[in-house]
Parts: sequence; C-alpha cells; structure tokens
Amino acid sequence: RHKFWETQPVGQFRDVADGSLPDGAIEPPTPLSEVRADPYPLPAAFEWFTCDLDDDALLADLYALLAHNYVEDDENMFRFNYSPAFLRWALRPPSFFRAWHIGVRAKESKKLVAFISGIPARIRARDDVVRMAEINFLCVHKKLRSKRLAPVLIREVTRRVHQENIWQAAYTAGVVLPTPITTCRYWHRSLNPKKLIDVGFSRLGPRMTMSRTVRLYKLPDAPLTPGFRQMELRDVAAVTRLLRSYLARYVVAPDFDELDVEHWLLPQEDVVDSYLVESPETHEVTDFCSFYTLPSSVLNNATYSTLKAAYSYYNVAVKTPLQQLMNDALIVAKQKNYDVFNALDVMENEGFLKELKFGPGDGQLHYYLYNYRIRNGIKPSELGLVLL
Ligand code: MYA
Ligand code: JJ1
Repeated sequence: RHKFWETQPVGQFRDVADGSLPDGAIEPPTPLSEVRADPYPLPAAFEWFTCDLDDDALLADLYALLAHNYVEDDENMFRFNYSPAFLRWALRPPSFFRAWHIGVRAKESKKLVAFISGIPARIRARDDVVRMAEINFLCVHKKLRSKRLAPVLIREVTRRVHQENIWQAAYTAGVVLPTPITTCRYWHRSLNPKKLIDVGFSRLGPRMTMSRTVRLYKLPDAPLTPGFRQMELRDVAAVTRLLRSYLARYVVAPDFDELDVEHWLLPQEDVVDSYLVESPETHEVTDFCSFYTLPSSVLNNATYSTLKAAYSYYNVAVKTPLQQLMNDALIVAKQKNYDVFNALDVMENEGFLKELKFGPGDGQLHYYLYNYRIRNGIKPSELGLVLL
C-alpha cells in the first residue's frame, strides 16, 4: 500500500493495535560515520541545489514554485500563497541549517522544480524534550508528479538531518500517511462574509440573506480588553514565561526559549502578529494571543485573486477569558483587513470556536512524528504544537 512509508521508522498501521511497543524512539541513532555521505541520486535531468534564502532572486524562485504548485483544497479552488517574507521567517529560525533548504533544479534550464525544508526545533513529548527537525514545504512541480520524486526528497532531507545528529522529526500533512499522532479539523471565522461567499469559500446559510449574514459576523471597531496591545521586544521575557508554563500542560509541544519567542512571536507585518494584555494597574503581562498571515490564491475567479487569511498561532489566557482574548484577536484581524480567521481544534481552541462563530471547514490536518512512537496517539486538545 505504501511502498515508501513501509520502509521508514514511523508507526505502521499494522502496529496500531500492539499496545506493548514503548513510547519513544522507534530505532536508535546510528554512528555519524555510518550516515550516508553523498546525496541520493536524482533522475539524470535534475540536480540538488541548496537554497540560500538571503538571495532575493532565489527566494523569488521558491515563492513562485510554491505559489503555483503547493497545497490546494480538495476542490482546487484555493492554493496557499506564502509570501517571500513569510518563507524567510519560517525557514530561518535560531540556529537554522542552510543545508536543510533543499531544492531540485533542472540541470539545463536551472529552473527550480521541487523543494523540501527542515528547521531545527526542541519538541517535548510527555516528559522527553527531543531535538527534532520540523519538515515543511515539500513540493514537486505539477508536471513532475507521481514519478516518486517525493520519497527521494524525503530521504535526502533525512540524511542531512542525520548529519546534524538529529534522529526525529515532526510534520503535518493534509493526506493520511502511516501514522498520525492526531488529526485536527480546520475551523473558519468569516470576517468579510460577502467576499468569502463571492469566491466560493463559504455559502449563504439556509434562510439567510446577504445583509443578515453581514450583520451576523459584525465585530466592534477596536479591541475591548483594557491593556490589549501589540507585543514588543521588551515583552520577550514575560511572553516566554507565560508560554512555557502554558505549553507545559500539553502532551506534545515545542520547548521555546527567549530566542525562539523573539523569532516566532515578535510581530512582523503581514507575517506574524502578537498581542498581549498588560494589566493597567500592575503592568504585568497576563495574557497573550497571536496569528500568522497566510493568504490563498483564488483560482478561477474574475473579481478576486487572493484571500487574506489569519491563522491562530499560540494563545495563552491566564487572567482574561480565552473567548474574550480571541474575540479581540478577531477584531484586530478585521481592522487589518483579513477576510477570514482560521484555527485548528488544538489546545483549548474548542472552548471558543462555536461561541465566536467559527464553522468547521472541509479540511483536516494530520500531525506526524518520524522515528518517535506515541502509543495510541493523542487528542487534538492534548497537542500544543502549531506548524506553519
Ligand atoms: S505537507 C505538504 C505537501 N505538499 C503538497 O501537498 C503540495 C502539493 N503536492 C505536491 O507537491 C506533491 O503531490 C507531493 C508528493 C510533493 C506532496 N508527505 O513523488 P510521488 C508520499 C509525505 O510519486 P507526488 C509537508 O510539506 C506518498 O504517500 N509523503 O508523489 C510535510 C507516496 O509514498 P507511499 C507524501 O504526488 C512533508 C509517495 O510520497 C506526501 O509527485 C513531510 C509518492 O511520491 C506528503 N505530503 O509528490 C514529509 N504526499 O508510496 C515527510 C505524498 O509510501 C517528512 N507522499 O505511499 C518525514 C521526516 C523526514 C526527516 C527525518 C529526520 C530524522
Ligand atoms: O480552507 C479550507 N476549506 C474552506 C474552503 C472550501 C472550498 C471548497 N473545498 C472551507 N470553507 C467553509 C468555511 C465556512 C465559513 C462559515 C462557517 C462555516 C464554514 O471549508 C480547508 C480547511 O478547512 N483548507 C484546505 O483544504 C487546504 C489544505 C489543508 C491541508 C493542509 C496541509 C498543509 C501542509 C502542511 O505542511
């Protein structure tokens, strides 16, 4: 069934019932001297190409590959359109490895035709903090599909991760592979319902008119919580403390330090937005919320070419009720002209989705670990990890 995945150290569907297998690494590390030294062979017309994302021209090539060939919804109406600035942010966190930004080019034209990336992360599974790679942006040009290039890309990134003495990875996909640790649902909160209906992202509900729908999703003009403001550099230590103590309650979550928080959560226009509540009395930072910006191209629409979407990222509500905090996040996203606010049913999100008028989407996101077993998997609400 899975000619490639059956050969890999991942939970196999046939083992799911076997409760005797322990949590943790599926296979032990091999000595670094035994890690294959040279790249896996590619079909003769292609060559490996390590991408230097400092180079604006290269970044533009990667942007274009993904804008035309990356993930679409099940009816091919929308395609993720990660911006160049977003890709730079996503691929260059603290201590990133340039060798993990792996392109494949046509030898003759030098055109970029495929890509896969890894970034280093510390991820905790129960009480075990593990150095992992987060694998993302696997993409093969539409004209080169179904030629078994993806397994070559995956083996090559695995080899380069092993060369750094890292033996585990985390990744997400919209497709089912052996074997998800959990399966999440996307939820969507309309901010600009008329446009969403016009492009076919959502539909007019039964017995609803356009004007009733617009009224249903109306939001206040400005956030309601006193002390709600944008996060700044001076907040990094306070936000790190909040986030670390919050993520400690999840079964699988990143182990963020201050450098990670500065990179992943300090606001960058049209890439990542973070807000916090600073108590007007004590000036203590009590709550925090964030979202990242990932537009989608609208395929085949005469009026609109993109949807501006915000994706819920990490949120920590200590003093302010989570629902109120997220309502303020919706308000600032609306102010900033986003069309839709998306969220997964991870962490405590179930607690605000319905109340804040999110509706379930038709997409699922499966989470995976490579060479790490978690017996019986976990529930979305036990997951404290959001990948981009
Ligand atoms: S998920 C986003 C993936 N990208 C897209 O969906 C963009 C649009 N699609 C494409 O570009 C292509 O369809 C892709 C497949 C490239 C996805 N993850 O070459 P093929 C298996 C893993 O003939 P193509 C993301 O970026 C498939 O089951 N495997 O197929 C995270 C089959 O294997 P098997 C996948 O359609 C990526 C084989 O590939 C995926 O031309 C995490 C067929 O290959 C998928 N999304 O190309 C990667 N889709 O026969 C794993 C298909 O066994 C990382 N396949 O069923 C693992 C950890 C590595 C590091 C480890 C370090 C220690
Ligand atoms: O965006 C998604 N679905 C939308 C559009 C559906 C268009 C037809 N297929 C959706 N809209 C309904 C919204 C509605 C708003 C009012 C309230 C009720 C709901 O459902 C879906 C997610 O739901 N997105 C995708 O399918 C994109 C791919 C998702 C898999 C991602 C894999 C990522 C790889 C990671 O590395």
